Amino acid sequence: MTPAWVGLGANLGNANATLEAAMHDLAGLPRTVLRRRSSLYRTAPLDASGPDFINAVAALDTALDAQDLLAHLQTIEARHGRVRTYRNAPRTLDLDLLLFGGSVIATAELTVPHPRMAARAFVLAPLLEVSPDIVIPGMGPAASLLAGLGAQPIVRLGEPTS
Ligand code: A4P
Ligand code: MG
Repeated sequence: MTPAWVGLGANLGNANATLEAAMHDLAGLPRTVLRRRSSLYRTAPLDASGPDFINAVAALDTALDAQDLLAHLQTIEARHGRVRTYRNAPRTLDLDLLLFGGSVIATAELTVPHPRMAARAFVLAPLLEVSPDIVIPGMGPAASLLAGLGAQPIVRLGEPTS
């Protein structure tokens, strides 16, 4: 089993309900266990338009390889009505593969660690909630990265409900 971390985001429709449903979908993936999940966070759009986002992070253990896991994430996005229009468009559900063990992956379909995660409080704060000591390959400890960021409005919305 490989530990893998998935970032969840939504800013269209009932984003809280979508993220709760997506957590259940992740827990139901084949050959995969949902080990920990963060709280939901309300976050201001970064490099994007539209309403505030709801963001969260899930920590998985999986026997899938990274490419298969990405394919499953895209199936879950599609199930929740994700329509790809333009980059960073508002979306009903975005699932990003943040980290896959200590792997560094650079293929046409998949870049891991997720290249923008180190600059995003809406990723780092929920990631630290599930994995306080995590070090991002090639980027450093998530806690140091978060401490070095400028102000990015994010609000933790309380304890997970499941
Ligand atoms: N892809 C490559 N690497 C990965 C990876 N590690 N995880 C490829 C997931 N996908 C990866 O993704 C486009 C292609 O990236 C996929 O086909 C896959 O092969 P996409 O989800 O269709 O496109 P996108 O979401 O518009 O782009 P991207 O790059 O995922 O956008 P970001 O960087 O995720 O930014 N502000 C707040 N507050 N909260 C947010 O959640 N999200 C974004 C989206 C911008 N601003 C935000 C938030
Ligand atoms: Mg994405």
